[in-house]
Formats: sequence, C-alpha cells, structure tokens
Amino acid sequence: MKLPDEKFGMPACFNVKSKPSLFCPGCGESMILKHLGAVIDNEKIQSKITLAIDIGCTLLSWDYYNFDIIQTHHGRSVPTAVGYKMARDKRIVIALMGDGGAYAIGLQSLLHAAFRNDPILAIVINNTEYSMTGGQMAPTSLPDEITSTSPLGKNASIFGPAFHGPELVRQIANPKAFIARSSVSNPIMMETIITKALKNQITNKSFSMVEILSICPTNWKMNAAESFEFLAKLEKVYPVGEIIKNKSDKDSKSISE
Ligand SMILES: Cc1ncc(C[n+]2csc(CCOP(=O)(O)OP(=O)(O)O)c2C)c(N)n1
Ligand code: SF4
Repeated sequence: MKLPDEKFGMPACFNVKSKPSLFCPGCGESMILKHLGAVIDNEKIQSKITLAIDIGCTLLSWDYYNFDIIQTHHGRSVPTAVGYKMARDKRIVIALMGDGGAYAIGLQSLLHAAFRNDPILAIVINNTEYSMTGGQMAPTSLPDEITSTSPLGKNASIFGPAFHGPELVRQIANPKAFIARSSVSNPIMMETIITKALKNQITNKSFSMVEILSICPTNWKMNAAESFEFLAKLEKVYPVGEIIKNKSDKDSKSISE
C-alpha cells in the first residue's frame, strides 16, 4: 500500500508520515506548507533552511518539516529570523506567520526589517482573522466581515478598512526588496513567487515578503465551495502579484522634496 506522501507527491522535506494532520480539513495553511516544501525541494536547499515560526496555526508546521525550525513568540518570528541570520549568514532564513502576527503585534519588526533590507524571507498567511484563538477580527478583516468578535460585521468606521500589508511595507522597503502577494487558489503562481523571493535572499542578499491569501473553513464557518468563493472576494480586495510603489506614493514624495 502506498503511503500518503508518495500517493500525493509530497515534497521530501515535508514529512506527513510522522503525524496525522493537525490542521482542520480543507485548511489553506497546510496547502501553503506543501508548496513551500516543493520550492525548497526544487531548489535543493533543504539542508540550508532555518524556519522561524510565529504563534498561530502556522506553528503546526513544526511537526512536518525536515529542517531546522525555531519557535518564536507571537509577532516575533521576523526579529528572531533577522537575529539568527546576522549570526548565521550562510543559512537561508524564512519567517512564517499569520496576518495577526505580521500586521498587528509584529508590524514594527516587519517594517524595520524591510526598511533595513534584512536578507530574510517573511511569509505572511492572510486568512483575515486570528485563527488559532477562534477567528477574532484582525486588521485584514474586510469591512462587514463577520468574525467571532464582530458578529454583526466589522465596522470599518471604527476598526478601519481592509489592511494592505505588502502595499504598506513596499512604501518604506529598500528598492531591492521583493514584495508580492499570492493565493492558495493558484499553487503554480505561489511556487513561482516563493522561488523568486528566496532567490532575492540568496543572490541579492535582500529582504523579501510574500503574503499568501488563505482559507480558514473552520472559523469562516464555510464549506469548501463557500470558502473558495470568499477567497475570490478577497482576491478582488487584495490583488495578487508583485507589489510595486504606487503613483500616489511618488506624488507624495515629490511634494515633500
Ligand atoms: C503575546 C501574545 N499575545 C496573544 C497570544 C494569543 N494568541 C495565540 S495565537 C493568536 C492568533 C494568531 O493569529 P494569526 O497571527 O493571524 O495566525 P493564524 O492563527 O491565523 O494562522 C493569538 C492572539 C499569544 N500567544 N501571545
Ligand atoms: S483554524 Fe483555520 S487556519 Fe487554523 S488549522 Fe483550522 S482551518 Fe486552518
């Protein structure tokens, strides 16, 4: 009988034989781990990788990858990855976090890493809420989105509109930084973007950030079809692709000059 990872072509560095899946059925995060593993296999860099994981559902990855992993506090995967990279500059260092870890509690660390052009890759899984703790409202929740702490829908006039993390980071990031958004709806694009981001660390010794739009059927209280419908709505609010500085930023720069 074939084992699950052989049957589904799992990457060698992503070991699903050891433990049953801890992710909820249909979770987008497990799909992202698989594709990150595939890129690491393709690039043959497994022995050089160190992954700093945040608190949140992303931490479940500690059971599945066959490479070095550091568990950090909530919102602290980026500064831990940066410090580790300073001490071990030959390692290829990735910080993996949810949107709560990246854009709420950990935002200052993310901004300064981009500003300094620290040569790490920050991967942010955006499922528009705090998933591990029960689906609370996050900066990324859409206006009117129902979450466990916004049962009547997010009131954007009180809590702000949808939070565009990569667009914000791009404004202050070093020009050599590679910043992009992808989605679990398009695995090929996801792998292409992660590959480009890792090469920016290896070849250009520069900062990269990849936000990946993901589904959380459990806290969204949706089945698979409804989850992917909501994901399509998210992709309209949060466009995928490489994030470049926008025109309004250039305008505001010329005003201040
Ligand atoms: C300093 C600190 N504050 C709060 C928590 C509680 N906590 C654990 S996981 C979590 C939410 C994580 O949400 P997110 O970062 O979006 O990741 P996800 O679970 O959605 O992948 C929170 C608030 C904590 N562990 N540490
Ligand atoms: S709570 Fe959501 S993000 Fe966390 S494992 Fe379940 S489906 Fe995935």
